[in-house]
Order: sequence, then structure tokens, then C-alpha cells
Amino acid sequence: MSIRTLISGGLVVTASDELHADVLVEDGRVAALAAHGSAAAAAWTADRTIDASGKYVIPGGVDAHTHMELPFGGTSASDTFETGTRAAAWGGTTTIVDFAVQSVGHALREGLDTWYDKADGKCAIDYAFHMILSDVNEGTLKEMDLLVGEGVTSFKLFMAYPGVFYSDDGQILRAMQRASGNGGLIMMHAENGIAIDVLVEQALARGETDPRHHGEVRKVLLEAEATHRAIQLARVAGSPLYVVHVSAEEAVAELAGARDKGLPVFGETCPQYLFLSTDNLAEPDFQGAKYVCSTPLRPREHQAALWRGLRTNDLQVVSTDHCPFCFRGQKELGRGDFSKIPNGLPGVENRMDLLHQAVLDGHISRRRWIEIACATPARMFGLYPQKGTIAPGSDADIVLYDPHAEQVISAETHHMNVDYSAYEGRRITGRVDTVLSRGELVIDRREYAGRPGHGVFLPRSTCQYL
Ligand code: DUC
Ligand code: ZN
Ligand code: ZN
Repeated sequence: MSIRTLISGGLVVTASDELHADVLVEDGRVAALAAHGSAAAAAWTADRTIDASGKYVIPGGVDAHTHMELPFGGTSASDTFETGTRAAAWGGTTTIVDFAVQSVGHALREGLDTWYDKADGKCAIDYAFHMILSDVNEGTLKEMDLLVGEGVTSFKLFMAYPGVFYSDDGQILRAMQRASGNGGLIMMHAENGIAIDVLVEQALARGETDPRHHGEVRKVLLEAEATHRAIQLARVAGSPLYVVHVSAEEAVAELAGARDKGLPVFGETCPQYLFLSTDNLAEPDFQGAKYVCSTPLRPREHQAALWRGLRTNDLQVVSTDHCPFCFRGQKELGRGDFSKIPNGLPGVENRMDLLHQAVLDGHISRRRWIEIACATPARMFGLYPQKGTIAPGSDADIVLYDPHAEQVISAETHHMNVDYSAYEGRRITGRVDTVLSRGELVIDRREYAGRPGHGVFLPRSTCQYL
């Protein structure tokens, strides 16, 4: 029997509208919206009513870049699909798009099936997959078509990490050509990894082993150069391009220049680049290791360009690149050699709050918050309007957000399976109160009400901006 839920009295905020409206949910979907107090809303009957007065009623967040359980750097990301999706829900995210990984010498099918197994029956919220291509060859290229057909419609390539995930320009061009034919979206890790590895070797030879050198060798110019090269390769192939985890002002300029030419080039940044900087990487006593990720954190001057890019739509999406490693036992693998610190930061639980704080701080508007965190990632990766908005027919993935609650981010209170917070001690105004996923309560007035296995795999259509 289907439960009819009425969400009453809140301010509904989507990427396009803000309205005081009641929302009727039936069979896991949004059935209707009507102005609060209107005759239409008064006529609705419901099995339960959730009082949203004083709260925002927003679409559940769509985090299009996570790495649960990723094997990387000699260890594995510490959040499982179970712990990571639970933490995501606590933070107001109701959909993740994680990355299945092809290992060198193995088929895409094998990698994807491994990731289906990891996630199956574990997730508290819905999930989808991108595919990481580590070994572009004739077989892989053919498999890309099959994956697009089964709803895995985006492919990440790496210009960094030689010997691990790295593809050379020829492999990249071939994958882009294939994507231009099958509708797939190429996602690019744009850093010149060959040059970076030379600089790493030279730094270590000089005895520069501290985490801050991670930021120094992974130079802005090598992100900008790779971004430029990726754009040119995509132009030659006639394919669209989505550049992940953009951190440098000069890389934003490359994207802006391409978009000014009308090219189908898109860019994502992450909260760590908007809120953290090389000052964190330079924290003493190896604490900087907590902030080692790639692309790396940049000097704080770059933050203004990222915020500007988000306002001007030269950057369209904020995802987390959630890839947590505990300080004890994992980040510590790189004591005495920064290149052995597993790359990645936790953040899946913090994204919606940090971006709400950015609204209060005047960086973005309230609707832009929802656009970059919910609606655009859903459209970019073929999930809209099922996800990313509150409209009749959409999945009832809905967050009641208290814009006045005060919180202090801390590892003591977060739900991610990691022993530190990248945002420890940061004061935030705003907090998730209640979360529904397809009409079912996952967080109920700050109590966990979800379960592993509620979340289902989402086959995606191709990018909806093309
Ligand atoms: N960057 C990270 O920081 N972690 C995982 C992979 C990546 O590209
Ligand atoms: Zn990457
Ligand atoms: Zn990543």
C-alpha cells in the first residue's frame, strides 16, 4: 500500500524557483505542489504530514564524483558503500555517482561487475556509476558502447598517474572519438602526470618529503596545460568534455575560453578547492597529509576565480571527489615521502552545508546552490528530472533543510568512516533536518531512519546538455 506524505509549510527551493508550497508525495514520487494555504493543498489527504515550516524544502543533493572503497595508493578508501551513502544522506545528498574501475589488462565488464557487487544491497541512497578507463584498446573501445547502453554513460580518463590510470594522448583521442559516436561523456583528470613525476623525483632527491611539496610539484601550469590539451583533443575528436576537480584559476580560464567559442566543455570543482588551500597542506607535524589530494589544493588566491567561475557558469558542478583515507594507518603511509600519501579527502557529508554557507557568505545565490549541487549534476549525467529537482513525477528525494541551525563540523560528530575532518572546527549556519529518498525517510528530524539496500542502481541516459 502506498503512503501519501504531505510536506507542509516550507520554502521550496529548486534551481529555477522559490515558492512557499506544500509538496504531496505518493508512490515514492512527487505527486503535486500547491501554494501553501491554497484550496488545492487544503483538499489533499495524506497518511502522514511532515511539518516543514521555517525550513527549506530542497531536492536531495546529487554528488557526481565519489570513490567509495576505491583501492588506491596501496590501500583502499575507508568509506564503504554502506558507510559512505549513510554519511551522504546525513549531509543531504540522496544520489551519488561513483567510479567503477577498469584495471590494466582487464575488461571494462569485469571492473563494472566488481563495482555492482560492492554496492549491491549496501546503499542507503540511490547510486550510479561512471567507468574509469585505465587501458584504452580495441576491446575497451567496443565495450564503451555496451556500457552506454546499460546506463553507464560517462568515462573518466587520466592524464596523470603514469603506470596506474594514465592514458596517453593517442588513447585519449581514441576514447573521445568513440564517445563522440556513442553519446558518452568523457571526464578528464587534467594534470600532466609525466611532467609531475619528474618533479616528484627531483623534489624527493632534494630531501623535500613533507606533504606541502605535493602541492608544489603538481603545478598550476601542469593543470592548465593538461586542461588545454584535453580541450584540443576533444575538439579534434568532436566530443564533449567534462573536466573534473578543477582547482587552478588558469584551468578555469581554459574552460572559459573554450565555452566562449561555443564548445561543449564543462567543468566541476570541489569544496576543498573553494574552502581549503596550500596553507592546510603546510600544516606542521605531517598534519598536511590530511589535505593531500589531486588536483592539489592551491594558494587561496585561486578561490576567487573558482567562485567567479561558478557564478558565471564557466564551472557548472560542485562534487566532492569524496575519497577518504584515515590519518592513522593510511595517510601515514607517506611519512618521509609525500608521494606515498594516498590521495583523497573526505567530504560527501559536508558539501551541501558548505555550499549553503557560501550562500550566506554571498558567493552564490540560493537557487545557484541547488543548481550546482542538485540539478546540473543530474542533467549532466542523465538523471534529470528523476533526480535534482522537486516537480511532479520526480523521485521524492527531498531534504528539509534548517537554514538557521548552527553547527560546528567535526570528526567527533560526522558519519563518514574516517578519523579526521578536513573542515574540523568550521562553523556553519544551516543543517539537514530530514531526508527522504523515493518517499522513504532516511533521516527523520536528525535521527537515522535508513537502511542498507534501500538505495538502487540508477541506469542513466546520456548528458542532457548536448
Ligand atoms: N584524486 C584524488 O585525490 N583521489 C582519487 C583520485 C584522484 O584523481
Ligand atoms: Zn581525478
Ligand atoms: Zn576522483
